[in-house]
Amino acid sequence: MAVLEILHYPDPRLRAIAKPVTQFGPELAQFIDDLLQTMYQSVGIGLAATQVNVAQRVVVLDVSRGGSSPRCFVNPEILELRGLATGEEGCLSVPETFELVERAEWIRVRAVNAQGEPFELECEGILAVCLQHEIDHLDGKLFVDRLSLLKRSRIRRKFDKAQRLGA
Ligand code: GNR
Ligand code: NI
Repeated sequence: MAVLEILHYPDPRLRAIAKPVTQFGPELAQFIDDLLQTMYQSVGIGLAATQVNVAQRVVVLDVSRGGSSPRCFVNPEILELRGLATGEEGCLSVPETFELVERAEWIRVRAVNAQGEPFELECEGILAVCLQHEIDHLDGKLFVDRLSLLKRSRIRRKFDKAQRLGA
């Protein structure tokens, strides 16, 4: 098990488009464990491989209260979206920044598990929000991309400044 380093906005590696996983085996299982450990250590409810500089379509999340329901989605695809809902989002790659984001209220997702076996999930609420946020990461998108230009420029300036100061 290993805690991996999480990339921070505006790192260009967060813009990589992740490739579908084609190899299912012990190496993938180990990587999923590392992603989960990194997510729990950072007290996040989700983590995408892109955030640890691995351009593969792997997502983990745990939206349970006690942090006792780890889930993994390999090669996730949104098959259907319904409704709209606005909720406050944050991101481990955009620290200390929380903004309202509009997303689909309900989604139907297809993915495969660590063994490559397909499954489907219909969800709403925080699980739907988190899954949409994580699948965005796999496509090189961040929640700040969904904000107004004004908000995005403010956030960008804050992180450019932090980088200049070596934070
Ligand atoms: O920990 C996280 N919390 C969160 C809250 C609202 C909407 C999305 C998220 S995901 C985030 C962890 C993260 O950055 N995943 O990519
Ligand atoms: Ni994120």
